[in-house]
Amino acid sequence: MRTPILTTLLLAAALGGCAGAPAPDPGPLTVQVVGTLPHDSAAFTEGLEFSGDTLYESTGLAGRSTLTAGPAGGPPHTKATLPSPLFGEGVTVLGPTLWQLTWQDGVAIERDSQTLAELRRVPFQGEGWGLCHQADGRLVMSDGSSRLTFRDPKTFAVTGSVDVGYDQLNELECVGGDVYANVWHTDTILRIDAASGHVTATIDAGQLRAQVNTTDPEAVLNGIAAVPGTDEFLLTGKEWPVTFRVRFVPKT
Ligand code: DDQ
Ligand code: CA
Repeated sequence: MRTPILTTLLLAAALGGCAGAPAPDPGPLTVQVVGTLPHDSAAFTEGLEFSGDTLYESTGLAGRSTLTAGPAGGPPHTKATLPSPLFGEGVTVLGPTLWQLTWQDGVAIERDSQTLAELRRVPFQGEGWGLCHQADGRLVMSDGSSRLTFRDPKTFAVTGSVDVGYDQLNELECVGGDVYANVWHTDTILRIDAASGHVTATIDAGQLRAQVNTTDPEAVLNGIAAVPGTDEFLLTGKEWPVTFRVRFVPKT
């Protein structure tokens, strides 16, 4: 006679083999800290991304928004300031040029990646939160809703969107077909399959905030940058004095 457990296992195996079935949930993940780096505690981090070994960081707040480029953990070698009241948001680097979002100002700023000089501004509808791009250049953007919007990297025009089922998706990081997203005001990072919008893992980064020891309700986790050539990520937060180098591992 078949036990209920065996039946469940057989059913799971059968479903797992179905074409188009969502990838099996690996269970909750957490962060394993492999190192720490200094972070500018005045930086209200809204975007974080490597291009080669240069770390780009976009920061927010009207009158204080910047874009910096330089070695991770070191002082930046290049810096641009946004004229008030522009509020900087997500950033993604496409070789010689980059896109920097603004929050509620309705413009995306295209810049030279080397000098950070502004090249043009493109208007868009709604809010700007997180930004990253996939291997083919396609931009992925969050706007505070539960949708990820795809955009053309040359024109910034919308080319599609997926619903993720979780609201308040903030800073993003594209890795292959996955998009990692901070959920605003939480210690949760979601791993999302960009093609379907399915959440394939939930990562609890709560142990980092505990080490940062801030009481400011806006000093939240926000900043995910995949470290090129590794399975590691830099994670930081708004006005955090530290950036963590982590690996995502199963929660035990
Ligand atoms: N966003 O990260 C959710 C996209 C924007 C957050 C804006 C938070 C403003 C807080 C203002 C605090 C003033 C000290
Ligand atoms: Ca990022």
